[in-house]
Amino acid sequence: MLPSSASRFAASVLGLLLAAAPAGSVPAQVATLPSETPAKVVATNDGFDHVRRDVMIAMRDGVKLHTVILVPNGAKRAPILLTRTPYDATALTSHAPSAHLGPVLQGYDNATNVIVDGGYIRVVQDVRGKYGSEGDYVMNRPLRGPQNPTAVDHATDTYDTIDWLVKNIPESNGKVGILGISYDGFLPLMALVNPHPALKVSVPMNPMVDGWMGDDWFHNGAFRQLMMPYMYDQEATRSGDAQWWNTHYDLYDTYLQAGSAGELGRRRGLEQVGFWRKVLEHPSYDAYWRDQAVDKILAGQPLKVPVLLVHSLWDQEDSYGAPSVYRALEPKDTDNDKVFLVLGPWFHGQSIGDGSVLGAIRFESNTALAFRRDILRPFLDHYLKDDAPTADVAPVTAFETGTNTWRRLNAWPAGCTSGCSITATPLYLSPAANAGFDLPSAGLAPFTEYVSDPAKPVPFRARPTLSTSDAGWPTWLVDDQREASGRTDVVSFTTDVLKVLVKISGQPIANLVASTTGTDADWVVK
Ligand code: PG9
Repeated sequence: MLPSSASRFAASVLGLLLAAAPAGSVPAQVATLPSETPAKVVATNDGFDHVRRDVMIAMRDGVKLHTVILVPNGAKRAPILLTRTPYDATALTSHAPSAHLGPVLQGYDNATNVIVDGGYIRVVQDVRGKYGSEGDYVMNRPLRGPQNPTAVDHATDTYDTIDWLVKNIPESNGKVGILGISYDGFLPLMALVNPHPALKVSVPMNPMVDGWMGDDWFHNGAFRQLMMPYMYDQEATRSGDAQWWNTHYDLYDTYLQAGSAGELGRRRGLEQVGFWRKVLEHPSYDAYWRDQAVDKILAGQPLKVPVLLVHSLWDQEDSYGAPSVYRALEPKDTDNDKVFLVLGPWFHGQSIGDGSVLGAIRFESNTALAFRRDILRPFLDHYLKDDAPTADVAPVTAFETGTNTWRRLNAWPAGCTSGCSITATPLYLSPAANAGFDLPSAGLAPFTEYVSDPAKPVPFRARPTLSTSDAGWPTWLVDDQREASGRTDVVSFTTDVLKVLVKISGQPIANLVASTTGTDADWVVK
């Protein structure tokens, strides 16, 4: 209710409005109800333990990359830990609406006991062409060269980014480490090509290295259909707005009904996406793939920056990457002090999670936490902090399942630790469906044969085949294989009962000679 004087004033104003308008056309009062949302809200960041800066960093070609910088309050001469990603820097640094850096980073950076406790400045950047960054996106953008005629690639973008960071973050000590998992693990490898002098260490974890040989797209030539949704999600739009859709609960039916990956891609409009067109053009290991093989590229580069390669022994996505880069770099590491390898009993990316369990297997300890506490943290501190604390990290640290022991080794593979040769031990698969360490006796049937019906292909795991975002996806390499081994189109070879302890370590290699009465086939050895 208005007070009386105000009501008289209001009445007179209203009268004035009424009087001014010609009779019979009195304008209706336009009712308003002002928005309660301010034109631009300003966060006070009350109680925050860090400062967040969102910046656009210009690359040498003028393209600006969106970069999130998180600086702990009070940081002085703090080292910088950089991750470059195609997976949305804002989302990866906003896991919780918290004033505290730990929860903010928690989902992606479960290694908060490294980053937060270590007082690091955390920097996460959208790669060229994705999310908040400008520019054109190319899957695993090749280095400048036969597959990339432009003047920019991830090596130059990383160089330009680091150059800007060390000049524009006054709280830093000018030392930068780069780390990441998977695609984000491929990028710390790109940083090793013509590295910026401020780059003091690189930690590629489960890195994508060769997409045809064994990382993601193919595994030794066998195309992985379940990667098709990723290609669509990753490239259909800059910010992943267009998402692949499912027509069946059991994805086995989706691919079987389409008849081929190519047909499914056609039906789903995947041919609008440049990378898919390249996959269709390059089904074999041709120059397109060879020119991008990061292990081969790094074998030809000088080793300037210490590298800690982190491998998951049961990596269901990038099982080729880390060991292949280790093989490429190790010969250059003449003092055995620049190339380090960790092999944990993990699935893809589990090193930043809980490493106590893998499928049905328990390890009596959190192997991932042990890695972060005893290896990753001291390793990063040694190379990035001013006082460079010592880091007692062995050239190779490998978790030995069974004994559940971390082994400190000088090299990998190390088939045994003392008094025996580090050569591969043949395990013979004899046509009588037996396996054994003795050369099969002559006279046995020269081969094993079976009928495989393309209309009923062997699933790579027990059905229903669910998507890679399903909770069960990460551990399919340790699925129970007894169901599959009973199929008539699966050949199983079994040893006699083992009467002595047998340790299998290193990289199993299957020498398979096969033929088919059909036109083609994928053979998968487990
Ligand atoms: N290497 C993972 C991936 C890449 C491409 C397709 C599917 C998975 C990753 O970057 O997480």
